[in-house]
Amino acid sequence: VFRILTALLIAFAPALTWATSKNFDVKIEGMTCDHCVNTIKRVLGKIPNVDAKSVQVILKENRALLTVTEEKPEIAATIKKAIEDVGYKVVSVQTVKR
Ligand SMILES: [Cu+2]
Repeated sequence: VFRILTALLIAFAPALTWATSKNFDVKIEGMTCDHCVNTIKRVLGKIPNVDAKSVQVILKENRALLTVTEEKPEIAATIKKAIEDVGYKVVSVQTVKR
């Protein structure tokens, strides 16, 4: 029975990861150049459960896109705080469909 359960877990692990990971779209005010982009990219990549490789900061759209591997209720607040701590304003943090 345990062998079957283990096999099932292995089979469904990618699906579970997929189900718990979420994409976020963050609207940011105050970015003016590539330096701002890099700063925000760096702080977002350091947040636990944020996939650093997924972080994209788009200067001309005033937004950042990122994937959270395991969603916790406070993640949106953590994202907002990380950006505001380095001097930018967060207008909204929304989850988006992949
Ligand atoms: Cu700048």
